[in-house]
Formats: sequence, structure tokens, C-alpha cells
Amino acid sequence: MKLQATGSAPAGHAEAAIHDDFRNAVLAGLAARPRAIPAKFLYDAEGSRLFDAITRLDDYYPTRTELGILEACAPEIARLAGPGAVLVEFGSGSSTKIRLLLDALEEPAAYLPIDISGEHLLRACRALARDYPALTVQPVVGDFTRSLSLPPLDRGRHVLGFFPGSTIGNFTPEEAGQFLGQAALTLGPGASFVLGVDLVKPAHILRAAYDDAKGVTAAFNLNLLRRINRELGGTFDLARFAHKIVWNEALDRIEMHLESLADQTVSVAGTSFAFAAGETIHTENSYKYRLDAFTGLAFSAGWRPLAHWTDEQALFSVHFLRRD
Ligand code: SAH
Ligand code: AVI
Repeated sequence: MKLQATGSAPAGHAEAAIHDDFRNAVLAGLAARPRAIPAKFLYDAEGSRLFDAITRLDDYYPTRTELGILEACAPEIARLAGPGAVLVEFGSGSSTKIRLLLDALEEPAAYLPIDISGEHLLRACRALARDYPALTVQPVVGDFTRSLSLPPLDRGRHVLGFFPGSTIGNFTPEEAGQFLGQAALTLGPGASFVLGVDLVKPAHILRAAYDDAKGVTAAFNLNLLRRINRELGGTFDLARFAHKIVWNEALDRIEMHLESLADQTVSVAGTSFAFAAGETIHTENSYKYRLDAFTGLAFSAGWRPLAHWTDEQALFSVHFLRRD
């Protein structure tokens, strides 16, 4: 097993930085109008577990659809990437999808998964290192929207970035463009980048996926309040907030909110926040793209779109980009 404890910063240091960022974002986000907390904070250990449960729901089409596309296009990705590649994954979660690429690629050299959910990341990497004993696995606990110190990439090898799950859809298009530009710098000249991007589709499919019949997405959203209570001394009563989704057709995005069910006052880290009944905290955007809009965005950020694949119903897409 070659699981290397890396990231130039020790994991404890990264966790402390994430905690400070969480505190500042929650206090600022609850004071703002409209109230909003960045979606990256949905992922503590329990949030990652609940997200995994979402991916197994019949209502949540993105995971199984993307896995189907990746299974079909993995040989082509392997051909485009060539042998001995170094893989860098953004928001790797349980590191499930990377297995399809690892199985198809010729002698991948190393795997650097980056995730903000540290405990979950390290557990996933232990399992992966057991199953791929020849692979060097170097987990990096951190926030990929901040400047990250990655272990040095072997520039003699082809670098292949991987950003599946349509996590890029949790950025605004402007932020997505900035992320793609930054990733081009991080991955370096000649690098390739494989991304999963969810597509615009009829509203009823989206509503079922983000307000599933079993209530798992509701639990995922409400877990943010439980995290605030535990980590920031919050006093949220989870029974007095409800999961709410909005399909914002003008902006092609699903919004997740937590709606106050009553007039109430909540305290976080010693600061009080008054909520009126019906007022919401905006907790996530999930943008859906049209194919040409996404390839245009990637091109503007310095990437050449070389190929893309979709499923038969055009629910989801996988893109292969290259930079000069
Ligand atoms: N790639 C997996 C998981 C997607 S869920 C899949 O396709 O199924 C989104 C993942 O990105 C979570 O594991 C979450 O912890 C991570 N994540 C979200 N925002 C992040 C950020 N700013 N920095 C690092 N990781 C982040
Ligand atoms: C990780 N991300 C792309 C998921 C999505 O679909 O936007 C997170 C999620 N939110 C609710 N369900 C799943």
C-alpha cells in the first residue's frame, strides 16, 4: 500500500483553517440579506455520508448516469491521456468514479484527491490504496476554492485532472470560469481535464432529484444546522426549519434553502439572529448547463474542448479538455 500523508500543510492545520472559514462564513451569511452559506460547508463527515446516500437514490439521476457515461468513454479517455498519468481529483468524496479511470488507464502513476471533508477523504483513500497497491495515493485535505498547497506534480508525466459529479455546477458560471482558469494553472501546460457536467432538463426530473421521496436530501440540507450547533455553539431547532428547493428557470439552477417555519431567534457563537416565518437561508446552487455553454466557458478559461459524451437521454455530460 502506498498511501502517503501529504499536503504540504498537516491535516490538522487544514482542518483548523476550514473551521475558521466556516465560522466566518456562517456569521457573515446569517447577517446578510438574503441569508446564504456556501455549499462547501454541507460536507462534514455526516454530510459526506448523507451525500453518498443521495447518490444511491432512484430519484437522484446524476450519479448513475455519469457512471454509465464514464464506463462507456473510459477507454477513449485512457487513449487521450496516455500511459503513466498523474491524476488530480477535485472534490473526490468516496473516490468511486476514479476507479473506472484507474481500471482503464495504462499504469497510472499517482492519485491526488482533494477534499474539504477530511475524515471521509482519508477513509476513502485507505480503501483505494488497498485495492490499487501499485498506485501512490496522496490525499490533500483542503478547499479547492482557496490557494492549495499540493504535493509537487511530476512534470515529466501527463497530468490528468478529474472533477466529476457536476460539483462545478455548485459554482456560479462566473466562479466556474475562475475555477477552470485556476485549475489550468494548477494542472500545468499540456494537462488534460475530465469533468462531469449536469445538463438542463425538464423541471419535474430536477425537483424529484433535489427533493427526493425518502427525504435524504432534506436530511443532507438540515445537517448544516446540526453542524453549526455542534461546531459553532449554535441553537438551531431542526424541527423549526424545513428543506426547500426552487427551480430558478431564468438562471438554470436548482436552489436549496432552509426555510424558517416560525418567527424565532437563533444564536450562533454568541450572536443572535432573528428569523421571520418563511425566511430562508440559501445553502446551495446546482447550475445545469447546455453543452455549448459549458464548452464555451471552458474555452474562455484556457481549455481546448477535445471531446464530450452524454447518455442517450442527454441528462448528463462528461467533457475532455486539454490545455496547451
Ligand atoms: N466527486 C464525488 C463527490 C461529489 S460531492 C462524486 O462525483 O460523487 C462534492 C464533493 O466535493 C464532496 O466530497 C465535498 O466534500 C467536496 N467539496 C465541495 N466543495 C469543496 C471545496 N471547496 N474544496 C474541496 N472539496 C470540496
Ligand atoms: C455535489 N453536487 C454536485 C450535488 C448536486 O447535485 O448539486 C450536491 C447535492 N445537493 C443536493 N443533492 C446533491
